Amino acid sequence: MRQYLDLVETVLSEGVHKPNRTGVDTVSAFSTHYEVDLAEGYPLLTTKRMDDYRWNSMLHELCWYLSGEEHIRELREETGIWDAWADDEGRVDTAYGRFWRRFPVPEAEGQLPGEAWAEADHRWVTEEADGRKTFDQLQYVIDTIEESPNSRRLVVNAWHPANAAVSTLPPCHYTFVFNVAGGRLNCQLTQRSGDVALGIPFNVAAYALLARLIAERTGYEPGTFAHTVVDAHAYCGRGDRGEWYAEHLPELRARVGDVTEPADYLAIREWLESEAPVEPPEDEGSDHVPNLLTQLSREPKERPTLELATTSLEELSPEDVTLSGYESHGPLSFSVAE
Ligand code: THF
Repeated sequence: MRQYLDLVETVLSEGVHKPNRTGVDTVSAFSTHYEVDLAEGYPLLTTKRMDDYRWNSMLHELCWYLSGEEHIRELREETGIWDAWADDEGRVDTAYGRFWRRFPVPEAEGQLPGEAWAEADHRWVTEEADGRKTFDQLQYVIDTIEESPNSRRLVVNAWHPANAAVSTLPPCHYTFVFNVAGGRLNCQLTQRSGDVALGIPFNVAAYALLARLIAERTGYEPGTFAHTVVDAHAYCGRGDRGEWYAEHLPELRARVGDVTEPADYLAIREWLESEAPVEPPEDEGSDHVPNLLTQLSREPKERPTLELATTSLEELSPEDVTLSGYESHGPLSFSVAE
C-alpha cells in the first residue's frame, strides 16, 4: 500500500520534534490524510510482515471492539497488545467497543438538549443488568444504511468527554463515518493520535475489515477508506537519542526530501545509525525511525484479498476471516511506547 509509505515519508520529511507523556520523543506531523480504494484489494501492509501473530492480534482486537466489552480478559489470552493499559482484573478504561455498542444514554428525561427523547426511536437502546441504558451505535449505523442510505449521519463516536478527561488512554481512533455513494460504502476514520509504525498498520487493517463487513452486511460494494490522523508520529527514542533528533531533524528532513530512489532510504538509515547516540539495551526498538526507513526502501507488493464467513457482528470470530494472496517483505519489530 503506497499510501502508507507516503504517510511515513510525510512524517519524516515534514515532522517536528515533540516530547510527550510517554517519555519517548516523536517526530510528528499535523493532520495527515490518505485514501485507499477497498475495491482494489485489502490494504494490509506488505512492506513488513503482518500475517503472523500480528494478524492474530489485530483480528482479536477487532472482535474485542465488536463485543462491546470493557475488559480484556479474553483478548489478553491471545495477545499482549492491550496489557499495558489494563488493571489486574483486565479492565481498561479505553472504551472503544463499549462506546461503539453501549454508549451511555442520559438517565433522566430532559438531559438531551432540545430533543424529545421520550418519543424517539428506542430500538437501539438496551437496559443493562444494572439498570443503566446504553445505545448500540453500530446497529444504528447498519439499520440506517439499510433504511436511508443517503443519510449523512452514519457516525460512530467513541469520544466521551467525561471519560476522556479521566481515562489513562482516551481513544486514539475516536470517530468514524460511513457514506453510501454510487452503490459503494465508504468509510472515513478520524484519529487524534497515530503511532505510524505500530498502531496505524493495525488501525487500517481493522477498519478496512470493518468497512468490508458492513458493506457485505448491507449489500453495497466496498468503497473508499479515508483516514485522517491529526497527530501522526514516529517514535524516535528516549533521552539523548530523542534529543539528537531535536537537533538533527532539519538534516533528516532534508535527506528524506532529497531521496530519488528507494535504496537512498537505507543510506539515511546508515547515516543516522552511525551518528545518533546508541539506544541503551532497555530502550532497544523505541526509536522507530531506522525500521521505518527500511520500510520506505521496500517496494509494496500486490494487495491480498479477504473472505468473510459471516457478516454478523455478534458471531464474527477470527476464524471467519480468510486472507489470501498475501505476500510481504520480512518482519520488522518496533517496541511500544507506553
Ligand atoms: N500506544 C502506542 N504508543 N502505540 C500504539 O500503536 C498504541 N495503540 C493502542 C494503544 N496505545 C498505543 C494499542 N495497540 C502493538 C500494536 C497495537 C497496539 C499496541 C501494540 C504492537 O506492539 N504490535 C506489534 C505486534 C505485537 C503483537 O501482535 O503481539 C507489531 O509489530 O505490530 C494503537 O491502537
